[in-house]
Amino acid sequence: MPKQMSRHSSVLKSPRRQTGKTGQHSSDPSHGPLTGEELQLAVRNHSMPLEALRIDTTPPGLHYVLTHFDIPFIDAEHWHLQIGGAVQRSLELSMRALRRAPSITIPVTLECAGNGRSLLRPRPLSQPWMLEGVGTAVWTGVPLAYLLTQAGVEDDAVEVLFNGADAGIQGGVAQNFARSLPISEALRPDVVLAYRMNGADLPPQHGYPLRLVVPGWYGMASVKWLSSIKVLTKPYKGFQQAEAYRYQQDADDPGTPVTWMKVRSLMVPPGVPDFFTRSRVLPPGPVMLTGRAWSGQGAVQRVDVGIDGKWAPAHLEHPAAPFAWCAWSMPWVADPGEHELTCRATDSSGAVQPLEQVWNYQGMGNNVVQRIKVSVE
Ligand SMILES: Nc1nc2c(c(=O)[nH]1)N[C@H]1C(S)=C(S)[C@@H](COP(=O)(O)O)O[C@H]1N2
Ligand SMILES: [Mo]
Repeated sequence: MPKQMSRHSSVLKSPRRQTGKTGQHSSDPSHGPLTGEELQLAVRNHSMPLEALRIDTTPPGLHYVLTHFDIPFIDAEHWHLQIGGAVQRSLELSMRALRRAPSITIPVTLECAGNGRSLLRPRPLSQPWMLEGVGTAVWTGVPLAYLLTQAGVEDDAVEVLFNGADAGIQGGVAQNFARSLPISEALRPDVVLAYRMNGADLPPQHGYPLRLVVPGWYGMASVKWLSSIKVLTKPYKGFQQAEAYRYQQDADDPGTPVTWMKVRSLMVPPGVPDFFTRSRVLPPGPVMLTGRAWSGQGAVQRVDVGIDGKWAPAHLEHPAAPFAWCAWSMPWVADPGEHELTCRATDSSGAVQPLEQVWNYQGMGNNVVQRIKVSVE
């Protein structure tokens, strides 16, 4: 294993760029084929098959999963959520107490910050997402703001820390998965401590018995298997905050934190796939191209569909809720030959998906446009 990998292979980071005198990248796995370590992560952390873009609410078995360490199996009967730190009254709540508290139900599109990572060249070594690290579920639970208000947040609070029950080692650091949110985000009315997904108890892989869901933010903010919540008077400096989930140019760049989901659209690949290559084949004639688009902070304003580089606006539907994706469609009359289909979303902030990759060291937030090659025959 190259030196850089031994420090970073378990980190969401790639080895440094290495270019030999010959201009080849022989010793650098980020220029080579997929590694065994990436394959191992890929089979644990599955993505959402793109044909599931057809449905509003992704069933749990099709929703993407990302778990850094092992899935903890928690006995909900004896489990308690602790809320402490800079609060007037510490709380300890059973599942029974949480289910009795006021609840909200909210559809949320969740996307992994690493979605699109393996399309980058060179390829940052980590969970090797292509395009499908996304899903939309309907979450039910207690608004976090309600419980924080019950506990009474002190005036000097700046962040709220969420500790997961799952533990492991990343970047050489032993840790429980933990992330913080600025206090202003934590007090949003739509941030929820969820115990139900699509109307049923959370499945083990999605955080049973209780998880955080932060609508609009990339998935890492939505801590699963919550064990405790701590109100902080200083910013959290733990691994998943200060080292991982940063937009960095290289290993020494402190970078900027990954927060809101960028604007993105995806298309259901039309026609039928070749089993092994997944390349698409469809008959000539009219076909309805469909897909979904979302953006964390803004609303999706338009989706343009490109056929062989010629762009036209798609029809856009209203999302089911402010933080759920919206459906788009565009009729196409496929004529025989080879074609390239693309889609590109723009949100209300004016942000638009890039046509070419914007590389960063950890492979975060790659919202480059999807390109699908189809053979019409
Ligand atoms: N406790 C804990 N929470 C976690 C994670 C984790 O590994 N452990 N992964 C995070 C990441 S990176 C993502 S993208 C989302 C994925 O949520 P899902 O598996 O329910 O789709 O969970 C987040 N919450
Ligand atoms: Mo993620």
